[in-house]
Amino acid sequence: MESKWWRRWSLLALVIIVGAEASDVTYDGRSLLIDGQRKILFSGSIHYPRSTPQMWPSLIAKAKEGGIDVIQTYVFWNVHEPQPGQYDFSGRYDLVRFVKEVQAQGLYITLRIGPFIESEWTYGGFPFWLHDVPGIVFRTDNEPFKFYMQNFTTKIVDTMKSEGLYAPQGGPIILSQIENEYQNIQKAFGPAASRYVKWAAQMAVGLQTGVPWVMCKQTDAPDPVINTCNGMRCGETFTGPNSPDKPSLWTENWTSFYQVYGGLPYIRSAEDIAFHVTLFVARNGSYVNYYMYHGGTNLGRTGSAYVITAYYDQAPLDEYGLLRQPKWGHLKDLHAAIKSCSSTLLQGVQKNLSLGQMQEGYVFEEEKGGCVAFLINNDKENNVTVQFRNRSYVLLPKSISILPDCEKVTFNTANVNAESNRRIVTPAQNFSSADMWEQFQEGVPNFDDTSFKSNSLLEHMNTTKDKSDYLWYTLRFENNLSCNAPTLNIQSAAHVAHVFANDTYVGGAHGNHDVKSFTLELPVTLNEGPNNISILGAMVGLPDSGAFLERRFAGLTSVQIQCSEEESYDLTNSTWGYQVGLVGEQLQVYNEQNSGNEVQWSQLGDINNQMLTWYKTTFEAPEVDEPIALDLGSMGKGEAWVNGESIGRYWILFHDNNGNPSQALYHVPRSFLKASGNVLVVMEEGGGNPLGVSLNTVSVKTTSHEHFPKLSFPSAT
Ligand SMILES: *[C@@H]1O[C@H](CO)[C@@H](O)[C@H](O)[C@H]1NC(C)=O
Ligand SMILES: *[C@@H]1O[C@H](CO)[C@@H](O)[C@H](O)[C@H]1NC(C)=O
Ligand SMILES: *[C@@H]1O[C@H](CO)[C@@H](O)[C@H](O)[C@H]1NC(C)=O
Ligand SMILES: *[C@@H]1O[C@H](CO)[C@@H](O)[C@H](O)[C@H]1NC(C)=O
Ligand SMILES: *[C@@H]1O[C@H](CO)[C@@H](O)[C@H](O)[C@H]1NC(C)=O
Ligand SMILES: *[C@@H]1O[C@H](CO)[C@@H](O)[C@H](O)[C@H]1NC(C)=O
Ligand SMILES: *[C@@H]1O[C@H](CO)[C@@H](O)[C@H](O)[C@H]1NC(C)=O
Ligand SMILES: *[C@@H]1O[C@H](CO)[C@@H](O)[C@H](O)[C@H]1NC(C)=O
Ligand SMILES: *[C@@H]1O[C@H](CO)[C@@H](O)[C@H](O)[C@H]1NC(C)=O
Ligand SMILES: *[C@@H]1O[C@H](CO)[C@@H](O)[C@H](O)[C@H]1NC(C)=O
Ligand SMILES: CC(=O)N[C@H]1CO[C@H](CO)[C@@H](O)[C@@H]1O
Ligand SMILES: CC(=O)N[C@H]1CO[C@H](CO)[C@@H](O)[C@@H]1O
Repeated sequence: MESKWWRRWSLLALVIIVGAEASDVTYDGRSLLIDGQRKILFSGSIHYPRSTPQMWPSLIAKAKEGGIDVIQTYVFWNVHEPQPGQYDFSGRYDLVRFVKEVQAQGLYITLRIGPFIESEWTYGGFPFWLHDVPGIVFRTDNEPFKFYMQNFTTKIVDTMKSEGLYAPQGGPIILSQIENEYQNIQKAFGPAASRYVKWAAQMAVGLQTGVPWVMCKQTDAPDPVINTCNGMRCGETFTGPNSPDKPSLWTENWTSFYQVYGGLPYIRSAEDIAFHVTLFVARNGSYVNYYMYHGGTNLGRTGSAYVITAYYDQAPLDEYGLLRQPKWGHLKDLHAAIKSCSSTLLQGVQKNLSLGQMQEGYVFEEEKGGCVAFLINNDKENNVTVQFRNRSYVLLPKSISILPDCEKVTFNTANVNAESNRRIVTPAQNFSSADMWEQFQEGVPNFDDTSFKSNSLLEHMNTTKDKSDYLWYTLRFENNLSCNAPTLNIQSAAHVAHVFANDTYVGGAHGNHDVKSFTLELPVTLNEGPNNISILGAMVGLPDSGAFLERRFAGLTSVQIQCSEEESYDLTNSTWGYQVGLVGEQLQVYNEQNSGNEVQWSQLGDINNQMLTWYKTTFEAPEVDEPIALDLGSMGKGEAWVNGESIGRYWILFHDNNGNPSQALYHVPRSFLKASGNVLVVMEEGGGNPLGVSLNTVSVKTTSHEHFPKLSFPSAT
């Protein structure tokens, strides 16, 4: 008693001195050790730039209430270092504020620095300027790459250290990650790859953060870096730590899957997630991270190629930060069941046993008497009765029962007791009257209007430097063909093309997430003599994965015009004139300050046949304190801004297999709004009708338990 009393006072003294409790973080073969204590940790990914600082406290609080111990986030290099040596940690990019918010609520942080992160984030998190570093090859034993990777990693670690944010300094960071799923691409780099892995591990460890480093999906992670699992079923797929002294950690357990334009949402049930998390813990796992716990929004142009703007909306906290039930509640119940017996799990000896053909059990037993059992039914069809320690237990199909005392079942992964809910979208305002809107017509630039020329089709990204999604390819074509209606034949490596002949729209095409390249064959009416051909190429996010990201090719690769096989002209190597981006982007017409002067907004025109038009309206903030979403279901494709802040790209015309847009509702974070006089600007590529846009509030409604009858735990004796 006395020694405890004394310890408490000295600890209090320490807290007063350093402001927070310093913790020592190490690991053994069972788990991470915090101040020498083994821990089972539940972690949830929340990416700070995918929401707003105003949302962070409530997201973190809901994670904590759901039984989450650790918030995991990547660090997003491209937003932090937009130019070499120039840093931005403001607003949504305020990493220190995010980490401190987590700390204030008493949770830990896992910081996945990467700095390659993939994450369906444009260019996998690399700033585009990295592409233009002479001699660079990304993610291998390449000096220029290693220089910038070390430079940024050091910057982040130094920033965290100077704010005292690592656990040994009294901060919340208990774990860091270097690289990201490198094994997926390792083969492409030959022997240089393993030199790079060793270098990355050494470089990271040399930064002396005082907390362990992990490499996910890297079976050969060099000591002392811990290899960890990513996937949906790590309990089944993980080959385990590569040393008996390392714990079994799961850095990405996908709660759903990211969605692409043209794709359907991936619905992963609460029961399935709970089964695989429980199996992982039963098989010695001691750290599970939900990827994502809150997905959020790919605001601006931050999403990667073809990925929709809503990110992991199916996570336990939905895009708006609302509880997705019963997923959130069922996982909360699971966390409580496991925490109730974590001491035995961490100190006990594990044994496995067979309970039937498709049934097995894991038992953790302590010498001093504690006992925990996991009874597993792998049969997907049938309830099965098993015998365990002279009692019989009914196990639901494909489920695991947790017995914290080896006797009483307190949780079964397939028995959902949490309440269910449904999302309600309530219209707050529509914009159905033409006099609510103004428009600004984006012109079609012709060859003579461009100043930048080249005798070839240029690669899209290298030409725009990612300053815009858009690149105009323009050509002057002297028509001496013998036929009246020749065919224009276009090949593109990615992602979208719109064709104009003499200022008239003639057609367009696009690829998709899996097959990015596409061809376009269009009959065109041309004048005899000179014609203007202008093609608008567009990208929907940069690629984020695979080897040699720096060598990817996007944009037009071939343009031909033909009357017949014999009579055709290849225009690929003609003289092309280029314009990067749109005029409205250069004028920043979405910014209120700028739109007054140079931009002449006019009355709404004939909306049925308008291509490339900016639309503007104003609205009042809904009074109820609920999340806000714009229904852009009547639009075509483009990007939208509220008070100068981009709420992301939208793409309605790209339908899924059921004939619906992959995403019609677009989140407007509350902090983007003023009480009144909010300005909405929409850049529409074509085919959209602004009169159908509406502003909505989003909430959830608890649905009755009737559809989900509460089962009493089947555990007959
Ligand atoms: C990182 O690079 C910048 C220039 O890009 C330089 O100013 C800075 O000193 C470098 N930092 C380190 C730690 O090498
Ligand atoms: C769990 O760890 C114990 C050693 O503590 C080992 O005997 C057992 O094989 C491990 N189980 C699994 C499924 O890896
Ligand atoms: C225990 O687990 C090991 C490793 O997975 C397996 O080979 C063995 O058959 C299991 N034992 C029983 C009794 O199920
Ligand atoms: C399994 O048992 C539960 C609870 O008794 C029951 O509701 C359910 O219908 C059974 N399922 C099957 C596949 O027999
Ligand atoms: C199960 O019952 C048998 C006799 O019925 C007894 O010998 C045995 O000790 C019991 N086992 C447990 C684990 O209680
Ligand atoms: C739009 O709002 C007006 C006024 O609030 C209302 O009269 C009208 O019915 C609404 N139209 C649609 C299509 O919802
Ligand atoms: C990128 O563009 C520059 C000119 O701006 C050119 O020198 C370079 O070769 C291009 N690189 C690639 C990979 O196309
Ligand atoms: C048509 O014009 C191209 C140059 O634009 C020229 O190479 C070609 O010989 C001309 N063909 C005819 C039939 O005049
Ligand atoms: C082509 O574009 C130029 C520049 O805009 C214009 O002066 C010319 O009249 C156009 N030619 C045709 C055939 O439309
Ligand atoms: C265009 O020029 C490139 C580079 O000079 C050449 O490789 C290619 O064959 C040419 N394509 C056509 C269709 O002439
Ligand atoms: C490792 C793993 O479990 N991968 C799976 C992740 O989820 C995708 C999509 O459902 C599966 O195709 C993978 O097999
Ligand atoms: C100015 C001019 O001649 N414009 C013509 C360009 O070509 C389109 C057809 O592609 C004609 O409709 C225009 O009249």
